Amino acid sequence: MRIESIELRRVTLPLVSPFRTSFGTATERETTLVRVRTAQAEGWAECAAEPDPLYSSEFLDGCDLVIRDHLIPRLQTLGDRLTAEHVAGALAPVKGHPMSKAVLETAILDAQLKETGVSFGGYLGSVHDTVPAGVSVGIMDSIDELLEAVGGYLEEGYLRIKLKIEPGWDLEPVRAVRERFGDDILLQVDANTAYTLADARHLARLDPFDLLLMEQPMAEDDILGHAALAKLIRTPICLDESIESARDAAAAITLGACSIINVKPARVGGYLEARRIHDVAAAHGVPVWCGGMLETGIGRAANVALAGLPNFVLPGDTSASNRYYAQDLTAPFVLEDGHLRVPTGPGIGVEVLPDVLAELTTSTVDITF
Ligand code: OSB
Ligand code: MG
Repeated sequence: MRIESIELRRVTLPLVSPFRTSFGTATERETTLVRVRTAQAEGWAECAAEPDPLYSSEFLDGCDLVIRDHLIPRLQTLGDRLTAEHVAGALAPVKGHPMSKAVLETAILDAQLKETGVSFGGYLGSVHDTVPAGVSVGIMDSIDELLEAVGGYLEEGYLRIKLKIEPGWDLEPVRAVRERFGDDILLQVDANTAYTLADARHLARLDPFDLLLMEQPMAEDDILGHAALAKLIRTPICLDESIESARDAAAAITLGACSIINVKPARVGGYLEARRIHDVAAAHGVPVWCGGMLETGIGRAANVALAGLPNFVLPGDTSASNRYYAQDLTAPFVLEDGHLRVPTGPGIGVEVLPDVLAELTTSTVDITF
C-alpha cells in the first residue's frame, strides 16, 4: 500500500459528566486523530493516551512526538511492503509506546481494509452482529450520587456495571449498589493499581458481594503480587494495565496472576496483538472482555468489532456514545437492548462527521509520506 500523507489532528471533546478514577478526574477527552491518506482510501484511528501519564507512561504530547520523529520514519523505510501486518515488526526496535504504535497501525489497517472492502469485524474474525455493553462508573462525591448514576445506566439497559474503586471508596459503594439493585446485576470493580498486597484482607471483604471480577488492584508490574492476592480473595482477578502483549498474558495466566483479561488494543500496540491475546487466553480457557479509554466513535467502532470475537464472553466497557459525549465525531453508537451493533462497512465502518471534526479540532499537522 502506498501512503501519500499522514495527518495528526488534535481534538477535544467535552464529557457529559466528569469521570473520576483512582488516578485522576477527566472533564473532557483530548486525543490525537491519525488520518492516513492513500490514493484510494482514507484510514482513521484515535490515540488512547491521555494528556498526563497517569494511566500508563504514555501521554498525548509524547505520542505526537514519537509518532512523528520515531515511528513514521521507520514506516517510510518499508516502501511498497507497507501493510498493517508489517507495521509492528517495523516499529519493534522502538521500545514501549504501545498507544503510539497502535494508533498508526489501526489507521493503516483502516485504509487497507477500505481499499479492499473488508470490515474490521470480518478481518479480525468477529462472530456476532451485536455485542453486550457494560458501563464504567467513576468515583463520585456521595453514595446517593452513585446510586442515581447506576440506576440511570441500568434503566438504559446496560448489562454490566463496573465501579471504579480506591481506598476509602470500595466496600461502601459496592454494598450500596448491591443493596439497591440486588444480587442479579453483573457487577465488577476496577482499582487502577490503587492497592498493595498489604490490603489483601481488606479486599477480601468484597468477597461476599459476588463480584464478576476485580480489575487491576495492584501495580502494573506486580504480577507475583496479583498471583499471591488471587490466593487470598475469592473474587476473580482481571488484569488491565499489567498486560501489554500476548507474552505478558501468557505469563500472567501461567503464574496465576489473573483468570480474566481486559483487552484494550491501544494498551497492547494494536488490534493484531489484541487478537493474539484473545487467542492465547482462549487456549488457556481464560475469558476476555473489551476495555475502553473513553473513545470517540472512531476508536469505539474498532473496539466493538474486536468485541465480536468468540472469547469476548463478558460485556465490555463498550458503552453507547451518549455515555461520554453529547456530540460524537461519528454517528452515535446507540444501545439496543443492552447491545451495540458491530459495524459492517469497509474498515472501521463509520464516517467522521466533517463539521463536528472541524469544530473540535485544536491543531493539525500534515506529514507528507
Ligand atoms: O482502567 O479501564 C480503565 C478509562 C480511562 C482510562 C482507564 C480506564 C477507563 C475506563 C473507562 O474504565 C472505560 C470506557 O468506558 O471507555
Ligand atoms: Mg481498567
